[in-house]
Amino acid sequence: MTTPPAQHAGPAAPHTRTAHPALSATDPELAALVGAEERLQAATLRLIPSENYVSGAVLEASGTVLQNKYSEGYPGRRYYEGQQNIDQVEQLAVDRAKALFGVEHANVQPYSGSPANLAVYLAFAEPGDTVMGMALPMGGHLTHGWGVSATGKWFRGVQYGVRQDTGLIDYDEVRELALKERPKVIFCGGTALPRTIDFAAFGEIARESGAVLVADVAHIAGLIAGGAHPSPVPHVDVVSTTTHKTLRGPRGAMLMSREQHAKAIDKAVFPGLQGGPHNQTTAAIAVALHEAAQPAFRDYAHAVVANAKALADALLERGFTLVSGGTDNHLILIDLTPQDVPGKVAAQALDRAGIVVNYNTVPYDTRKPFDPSGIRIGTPSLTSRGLGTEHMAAVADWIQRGVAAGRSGDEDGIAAIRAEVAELMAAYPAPGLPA
Ligand code: DSN
Repeated sequence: MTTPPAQHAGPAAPHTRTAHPALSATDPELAALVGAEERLQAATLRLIPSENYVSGAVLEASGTVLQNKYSEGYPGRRYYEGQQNIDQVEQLAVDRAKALFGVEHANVQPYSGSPANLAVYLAFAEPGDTVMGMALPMGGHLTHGWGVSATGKWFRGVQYGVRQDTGLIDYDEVRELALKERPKVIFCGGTALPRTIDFAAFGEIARESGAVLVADVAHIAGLIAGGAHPSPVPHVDVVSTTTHKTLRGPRGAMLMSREQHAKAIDKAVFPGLQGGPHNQTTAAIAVALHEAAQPAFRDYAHAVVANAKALADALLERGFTLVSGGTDNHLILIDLTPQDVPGKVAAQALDRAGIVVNYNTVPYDTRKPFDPSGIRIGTPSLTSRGLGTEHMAAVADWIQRGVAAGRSGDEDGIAAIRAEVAELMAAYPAPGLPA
């Protein structure tokens, strides 16, 4: 294995875009970086399952003068005057979230997923209480009680995983743990789960053990909104989600719940954890929720899943080992142990080939998190560009060739893939990017 060259920083062409005239005039250095990022996002095949391309409308909303306004509090109950428009913006986002997800209450103010989850702890637990979630290396999230996170330091985190033989959650094991540990809060959901979450089973477990059940659907919120994944709403107390993954909104988050928990959640977000909401983000969330309520979004959500299934099948045909043997959603976790390539080496080689993934632990990984055995990929971004199941064999081929080239240090092979990827991507312009 040879040492990979330094990661590329995007095409070196000079910045020629004029769509940010004020920025270009004031700060050409920063404008050039934005331009380079635009070209990078246009030319590459982005497979990170938690990323996407927002629409031009979402981008515009997040860059408005709403940025200039303080509005601590909630619509109709603010600590600052001048809320004539801001109240309506936030109420629109709240109403759209409630309608789209069929919930009684929505708070659209959390700055992102981790603050949203922290607010859940603040609402329902005291420091030192037992909380339960999926272990990070099994596919959970840092904020589900993992030791290095504040949620694992300030609370007593007990963790469940997936079975080593199937890669699936063992619901009997989760029940046993919950009944033994009696956590105040149980989180279901995660960041590297390729399979459907049985929210009904978690609901029963939470009821039996007397816990507040939180579904962290950050990864699959867009699939739920589009009818391509079952909804947790009838089974859980709280739904936590970011807004920028499959949901295709700005970087932000929402907490949704039954009315009985509304006060506790609102108090925890503000004044418990946060100050003024980011109104420009709230506006962009409202736009994304409006887009997600359109029939075309259902098509997109189902296409994300169809593409992931087709890509998983194509990878299996090429001899790859997939955690749990495949996928039900937008995400695929490849265990590269049989290929004898560390996940990081593969991810960096693919990046040089114009295919952007992240290295990731696989369940029961014997390698360290910063140098794990797997890579995590997904289909939201490529679906947003219009790629379909007919393209997934080519994507799997590129991954196979890229991983092999990373292993052998074949930089010519990597350059060849990069050119092929750029050619296909040029035919499928990304939403929100300059033509
Ligand atoms: N960073 C997110 C992800 O990539 O899944 C989770 O917070």
